[in-house]
Amino acid sequence: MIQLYGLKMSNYYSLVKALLIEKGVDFEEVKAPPTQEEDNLSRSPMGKMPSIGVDGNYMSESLAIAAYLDRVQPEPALLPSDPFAAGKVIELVCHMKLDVELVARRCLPEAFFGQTVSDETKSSTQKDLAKGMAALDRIYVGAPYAAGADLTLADFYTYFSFGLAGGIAQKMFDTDLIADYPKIQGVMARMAEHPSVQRVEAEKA
Ligand SMILES: N[C@@H](CCC(=O)N[C@@H](CS)C(=O)NCC(=O)O)C(=O)O
Repeated sequence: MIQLYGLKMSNYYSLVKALLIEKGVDFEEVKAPPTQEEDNLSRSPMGKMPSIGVDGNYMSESLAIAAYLDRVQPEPALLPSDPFAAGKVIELVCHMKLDVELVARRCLPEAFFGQTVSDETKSSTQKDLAKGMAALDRIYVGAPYAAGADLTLADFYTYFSFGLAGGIAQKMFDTDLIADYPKIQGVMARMAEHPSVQRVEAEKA
């Protein structure tokens, strides 16, 4: 049995939970807020969520956990068997994480936690988000899934990364981040109907 540590409010926790459900792996949820306390740092060296426990060993970082799950339970596959196609899925994930979500997160303290970020941060966030979205659009297939014909890890990242990044952009800049990106809109709609994602959303309540 795998332990999933974190809080249901976290998009990365939700992503990993959806992958565990998708894979049909037995897991239990352990409520663990992100702290710099030793017990949390021993599971997740930056003190973030989520992390997993496997027989007393721990792993952090959603992408690492996804890679582990894909090997421990190969079906349904999160990555295509073709090596180049698999690399292209990870490429999509990297751009979503690094050039969209992480950029939007600069404004997270103001968007959702009642703090203030500087005008300079707001302006650089808006500019860098536009650049990240244009970059992602160049490689995003979205017909019908993020990487093409089949459901992959990139579709789960789409749903959970854009859930957060879109919410921040709406709140901070009063803009719909994916308004001009129909391929991403299509995947968001498709994933919202996907059973593992629906279970994660239902269990958040
Ligand atoms: N790169 C990490 C990101 C994890 C992350 O940013 N988690 C957030 C919650 S969604 C967190 O723990 N934030 C609290 C903190 O940074 O202290 C992953 O992919 O798992």
